[in-house]
Amino acid sequence: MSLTDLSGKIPNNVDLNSDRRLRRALESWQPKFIEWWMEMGPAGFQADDIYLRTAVSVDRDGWAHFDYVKMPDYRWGIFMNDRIPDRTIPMGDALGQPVWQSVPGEYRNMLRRIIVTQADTEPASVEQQRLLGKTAPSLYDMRNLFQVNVEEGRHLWAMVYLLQTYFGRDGREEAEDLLQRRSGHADKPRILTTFNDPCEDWLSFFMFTTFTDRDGKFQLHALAQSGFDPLSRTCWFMLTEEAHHMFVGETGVQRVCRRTAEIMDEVGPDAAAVRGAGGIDLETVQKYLNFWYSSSLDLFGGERSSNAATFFATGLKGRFMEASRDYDHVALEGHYELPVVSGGSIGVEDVPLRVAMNELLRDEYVKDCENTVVRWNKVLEKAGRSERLYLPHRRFNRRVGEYASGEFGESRFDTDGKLISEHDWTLNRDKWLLTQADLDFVKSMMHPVVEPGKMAGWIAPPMKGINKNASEFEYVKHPSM
Ligand code: BYC
Ligand code: FE
Ligand code: FE
Repeated sequence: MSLTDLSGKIPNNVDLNSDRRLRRALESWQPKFIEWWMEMGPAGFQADDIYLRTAVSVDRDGWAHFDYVKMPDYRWGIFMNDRIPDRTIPMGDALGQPVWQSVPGEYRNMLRRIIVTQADTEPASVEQQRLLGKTAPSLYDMRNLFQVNVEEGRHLWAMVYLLQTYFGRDGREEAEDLLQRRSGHADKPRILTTFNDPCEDWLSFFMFTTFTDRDGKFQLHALAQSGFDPLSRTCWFMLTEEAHHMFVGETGVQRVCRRTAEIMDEVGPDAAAVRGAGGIDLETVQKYLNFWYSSSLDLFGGERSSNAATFFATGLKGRFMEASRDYDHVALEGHYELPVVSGGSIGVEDVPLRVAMNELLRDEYVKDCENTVVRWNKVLEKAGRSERLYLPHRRFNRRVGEYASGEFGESRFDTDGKLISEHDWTLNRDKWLLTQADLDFVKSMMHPVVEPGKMAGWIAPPMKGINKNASEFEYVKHPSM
């Protein structure tokens, strides 16, 4: 492939043309990415025309270019938000000093690890979602799935660009490894917990994009505060795409609630009756919520983290809205009152603020999730129903940190966050979390609907189409459909 060709294939605003070494590195990585995409990306539909949005520049008009594209021809671009002149490090020991345009030697390993961990989630999510196209409840939903998938692919490109540009040979090796690990694989799993959890039906997909992509929002916000300016600018741009992923999830669950409310009006609230009438009962929706929310909470890491303290102190990772909020940006004084288990009950421990950075970010995340559930409940309320969904307590069903339970820790908590015995957990587990029978039931509902404008019976149609198109628009053109 010629050099010009590559720069044509990779839309970018990072002046790829001027750096021969970098262009070569990306040139040799690109075919491996495509190979991974064909093997681990969406199964089927790769030869179809999908109505997709492609980012072709970072300004307001350029990042929302809609057209039919075959997924392997998607133009995975490399974009950063524009440089903010005279930007300074917004937190930590180097507060107020000029941001770095290259990697400070003493932070090289930490920074590489942060970028690799973030990068790893992007292809992982594509792998988790790879079979969902085959059971899409409508062409509209199928198109949204593929939009999310190609953008997660672009996020991988964004991180690989940073690795290859700033981390030399190590960066190139990490870029290769990102295509070798596999979600859920016994020997070479993805790095973080949630990204190895199976996501095999559409309710899981909607919960994943609501709760797990929302972790992305907060992690990317924290990294957008980084003193390493290229990382900051990259994350700001990724956030523009993240909003759509959360939209897909939130409106997906909303539409399930709307449809289930209609069915309950006809047959009553009994779960078996709702299922019998072709809907997904709210108890099951709640269990999906419980699982994906608690899993996503783990992505913020331990409540007490010396790593997080170091990231903050060195100016590599900040709090949510660090630079624009009226925080004490040094955070050497003050404590976080952390509920901890001691001697069979929950007490409070004062944790130095810097050590509690993961928990502070998780606090912001929890608030955002609460708002989402409020919006879901508005749908039920407007439909005249009295049933409500709720967010389980953050201590419920955790695998990481202070409240890790079962095989991962010491204690068990109920959905209100109360400490409970193993016995009580066992008694209630199937009330709170999915059973194999629940999963089998939902799986049995997942029949593809491929006629334009038509919708599976368990979900209501969307309020509006994509890019002002009608809902009957042919979002995916599949010759045999
Ligand atoms: N899974 O001191 P701690 C997205 C490890 S979503 C596995 O608390 P620290 C997206 C930890 O690595 C955004 N391991 O950790 C969404 C450490 O290991 P070592 C994804 C975990 O350093 C949808 C040890 O436990 N990005 O973009 O504070 C679709 C001690 O823990 C986990 C991020 O989440 C876990 N959940 O780091 C597509 C950003 N939690 O050092 C994309 C990356 C902890 O003892 N996040 N460990 O070997 C981080 O790097 C966070 O800081 C950590 C916590 C979650 C890793
Ligand atoms: Fe992403
Ligand atoms: Fe995302």
